[in-house]
Amino acid sequence: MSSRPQFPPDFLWGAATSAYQIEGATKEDGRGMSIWDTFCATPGKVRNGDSGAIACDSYHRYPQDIARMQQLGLDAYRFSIAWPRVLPDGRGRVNERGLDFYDRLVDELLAAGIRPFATLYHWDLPQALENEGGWPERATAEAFVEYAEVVARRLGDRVGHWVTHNEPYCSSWLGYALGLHAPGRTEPGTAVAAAHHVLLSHGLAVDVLRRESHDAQVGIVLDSWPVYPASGAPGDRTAAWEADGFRNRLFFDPVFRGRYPEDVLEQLGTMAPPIRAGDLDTIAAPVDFVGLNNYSRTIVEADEHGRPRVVPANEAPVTATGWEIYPDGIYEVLVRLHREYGVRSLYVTENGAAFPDERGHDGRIDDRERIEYLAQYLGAVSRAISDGVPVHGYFVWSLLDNFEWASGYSKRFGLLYVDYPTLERVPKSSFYWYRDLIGAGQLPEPALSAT
Ligand code: GCO
Repeated sequence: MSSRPQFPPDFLWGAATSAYQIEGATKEDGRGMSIWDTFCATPGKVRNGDSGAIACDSYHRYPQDIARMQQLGLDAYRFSIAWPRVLPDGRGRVNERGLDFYDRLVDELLAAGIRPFATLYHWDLPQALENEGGWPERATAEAFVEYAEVVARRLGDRVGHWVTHNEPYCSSWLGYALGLHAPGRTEPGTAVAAAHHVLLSHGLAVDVLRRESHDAQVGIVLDSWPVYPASGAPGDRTAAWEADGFRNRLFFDPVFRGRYPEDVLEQLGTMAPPIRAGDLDTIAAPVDFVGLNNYSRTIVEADEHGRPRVVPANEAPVTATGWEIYPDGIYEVLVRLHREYGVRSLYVTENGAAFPDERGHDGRIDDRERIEYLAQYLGAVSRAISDGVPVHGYFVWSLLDNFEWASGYSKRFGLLYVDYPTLERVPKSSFYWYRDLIGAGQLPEPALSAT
């Protein structure tokens, strides 16, 4: 029996991307503006003034990307659909050329033997809807239902796994409270309303997707980083629990229990979510699977007022984004979702690492640190499976280097290096390592994969 971490024979191996981060062609074939187009055009918001205008040009180069997926031996590919490509005004007029693109993408994936995992919303809200208030407005949840219907009617016969939302925490909190993501607003009260309407739109869309895509599985992708107290002191432990409330339980509890956590509601006071009768039952619509995005953990201490303050991971090994490499964190969250929240089908829908990848004189990119990171995290996922957690697949973030939101193109997460001036894709050592892992169904010996 090999000592190397094993995975079930039917385990799905995948890679993940998102529309705005890879497609480019933001003004092509009738696509409308998104809040990220606007955010990138606002000076000072994105590093180096980068934008997704070209990105990896996957709108045109997706056939070569699919060929690389086949070379990896992927079972599945997680991508997102750009709402403004399908409904340029957010609702109403359908842009058939936008739908045609995803039609072609899905057909080419299926022809390559790769299952499409389609995410409806990966942060690129049509600007027209933001102009009417964005996610803090309930009408945006209603527009999302219209969007889900249009997409599922066209693709529902071929897409077997739908994700309603990617990371409601980021869509709402980073975009409307911290202003770090589009639309760049810093209004905590509206961020709570945004979170509620994102979750509401999830619940509403579940029924639509089930109706229009009969045999498909429907889920949601939640990003969760476990929160640890900096010490065993009561103040730090209380601060960690409070931080966990906003980061994790504010989303876990409504989706899996049909209620918001009482302690968070108390903290919110008058900024409580704008709940209407029936909303929480809608949000808690049973899902077929849950996607977990995890990269690291958060450590907090109590500040002078007893409130949570993030403690940097000083001595610990970190990736290029400054995130601590802490594989036990993904194990903790997988176990929590299953044992505490009763989740019966899980996929790791994002896990990966940015490192300062450089091409050597021989043209190769020897990203051993990324291989080590992936091996450690996959070991933790394998341990969770051995401990009874129903993890059915793993999607590495990401297939290729891409637009890393406010960090622009400064952070590389891909198994494929993208030479941005030419958009040439170059396999890194981790590409071959992941290929061998998929082929063997277990972690390769570290030194084995190089080409
Ligand atoms: C996220 C997003 C991805 C990111 C990736 C690296 O989880 O933040 O889903 O779009 O690019 O996680 O930060």
